Amino acid sequence: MAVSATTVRSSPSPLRRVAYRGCHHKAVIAMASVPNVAAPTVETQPRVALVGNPNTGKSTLFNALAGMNVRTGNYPGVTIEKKSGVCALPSGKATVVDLPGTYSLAPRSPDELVAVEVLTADTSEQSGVNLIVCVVNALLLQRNLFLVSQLLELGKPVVIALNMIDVAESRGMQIDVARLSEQIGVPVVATSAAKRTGIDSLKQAISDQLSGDTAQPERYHILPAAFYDGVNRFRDSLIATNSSGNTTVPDDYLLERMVLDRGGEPETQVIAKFGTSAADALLQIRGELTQELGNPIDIEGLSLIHI
Ligand SMILES: Nc1nc2c(ncn2[C@@H]2O[C@H](COP(=O)(O)OP(=O)(O)O)[C@@H](O)[C@H]2O)c(=O)[nH]1
Ligand SMILES: [Mg+2]
Repeated sequence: MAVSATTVRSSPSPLRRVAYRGCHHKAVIAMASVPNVAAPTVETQPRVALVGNPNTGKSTLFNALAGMNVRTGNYPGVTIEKKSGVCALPSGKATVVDLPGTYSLAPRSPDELVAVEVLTADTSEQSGVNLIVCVVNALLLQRNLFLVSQLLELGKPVVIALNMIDVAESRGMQIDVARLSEQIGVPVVATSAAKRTGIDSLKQAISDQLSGDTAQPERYHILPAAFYDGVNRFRDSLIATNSSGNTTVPDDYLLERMVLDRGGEPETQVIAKFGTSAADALLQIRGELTQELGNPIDIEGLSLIHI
């Protein structure tokens, strides 16, 4: 069955329905049952990622949260800058990572792929994060919410920093932050990274979320089962190609993106790493999914009406 984008957009509050499957409630329930643990060491302190569309104020917010002890370097194998710092939260210290800007979790460039790799890495991996702060430009709220909706599907705790609130207010915009938070199902904090307002409230919201269950959550499988079967076949074919074990098979989320996004950065990189047999396998699996589900381009559209 093919569902047009218009159908999805016109259905009432799709974001809200996605949001309430988020970890918000899980975190609240877990808070009552998880005992306090000893103060974390540097290695085990929680990791928080700052993500958002380009120019939303991520780097400015990063400096406001973790201006001291900043470490810069590059992500392995690429020249993309990696910046992390330590932030003192009411609940203790956390490592904050400033990610390259991205418009969606369907990466179209090496920069975006780095952001998606960090966001989707398991918390047991060195780069995996426990919580995501999505920095949203209050002036472009609607446009920025697409990324928010994708982040919620990852199942990790999300806090929204509604940034540039100073500019929004000076233009007479009124945003009902409490209602927005209620509708999306995650904490929303109005901030001005440039004027350093709302920073303490943001730290408090991050702390509150981290005090809940920060164990690696389950990701939501919101697409039809046949899609995940196809992804499993693709993984098997990569493992078979890689009999020498020299190349790491990508994480599940990126394998899904490879099947979904024709010509996306994950596809480009998997073909570069595994050779043309990966391209052949993708072609075949997309063909099979087209038979079973309709055009694969529409599979994501299906996700919102399957909830
Ligand atoms: N007025 C105002 N300007 C901001 C705010 N946050 C960031 N900026 C400015 O917006 C521009 C982009 O910020 P930057 O942190 O580089 O965004 P990034 O691309 O998301 O890292 C810079 O000129 C910042 O000074 C804010 O809350 N209010
Ligand atoms: Mg930046």
